[in-house]
Amino acid sequence: MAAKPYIVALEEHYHDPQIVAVAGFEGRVNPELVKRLDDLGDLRLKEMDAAGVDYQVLSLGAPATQRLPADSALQLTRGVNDRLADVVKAHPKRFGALAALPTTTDAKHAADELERCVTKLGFVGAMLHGLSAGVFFDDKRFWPVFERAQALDVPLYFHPAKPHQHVIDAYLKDYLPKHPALANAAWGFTIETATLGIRLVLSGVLDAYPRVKLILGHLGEGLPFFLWRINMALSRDGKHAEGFAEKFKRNFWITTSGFFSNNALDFCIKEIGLDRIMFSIDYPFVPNPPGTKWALEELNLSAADKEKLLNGNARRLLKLKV
Ligand code: GRE
Ligand code: ZN
Repeated sequence: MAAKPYIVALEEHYHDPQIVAVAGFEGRVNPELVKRLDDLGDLRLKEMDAAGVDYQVLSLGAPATQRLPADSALQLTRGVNDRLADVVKAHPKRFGALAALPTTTDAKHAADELERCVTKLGFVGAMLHGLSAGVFFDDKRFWPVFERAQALDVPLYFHPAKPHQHVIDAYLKDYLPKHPALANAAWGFTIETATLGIRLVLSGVLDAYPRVKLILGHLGEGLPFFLWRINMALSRDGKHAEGFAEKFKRNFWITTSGFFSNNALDFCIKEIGLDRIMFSIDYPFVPNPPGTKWALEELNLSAADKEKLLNGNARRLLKLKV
């Protein structure tokens, strides 16, 4: 029998104790989940081994450092990244890291912290969550972060967080008592993060930094499915027909976090190409076993394509040393 493919997963979360104490996180809803979010050692490694996850690229959970007070954001975020660097140093063959960035203060601080994390701590990119103090990341104030990410040649991963309260109130609130996940993984996350993806393409930031590498989880938050229609509708008035779909395909990569559907994956492969898609799980919000069972037993791909999805594409994009 062929050897098990090496499995990299890159949307795998944890919670930092100091941020838990001063600001809190979303999703600390039950003791079993909290135990896993707080663990960066034996329990996590045991569950990786049991399911066949070889390497996790670690990131904070939502909303990470995107809602911290401006006056303490930089100092708190540096602490987060220093502690995460120690975890990676203790298990370099099992863990990599995406930086947290202090986005509620001057964006120069965020760009500098990204550079420090990449050049001094060995991190492979950064993850940003939802709105930063109510503002979408396409806003010009954040462009120094894109500029630095391009210069460092590391990706920025845009992850959801609890949507803007006005959106929740207008679109979802009446269903939340019975279906709380509608505000997060079931739909609210998708609405807001797909909107960010569209805004990033339209903002001009990809024209200013054409080699910037951006990642969306959850199979691109549905955007691959909508590219044709968005592109067509934006071009209909004869203005701004400068290729929405092309820009998306040039600058974005996507992951399978929490979305283990062969039909949806097949469509994404057809639309944006397998080279742009990377396996991820979304541990511990999604447990490892259904992810690796899909990866190892159910994927409808050749052995070579499986290797790309499960490790090769991530190794190349993130320049992993494993
Ligand atoms: C997730 O990453 O999937 C997630 C969070 C926070 C709450 C719920 C959730 O980061 O599914
Ligand atoms: Zn996630």
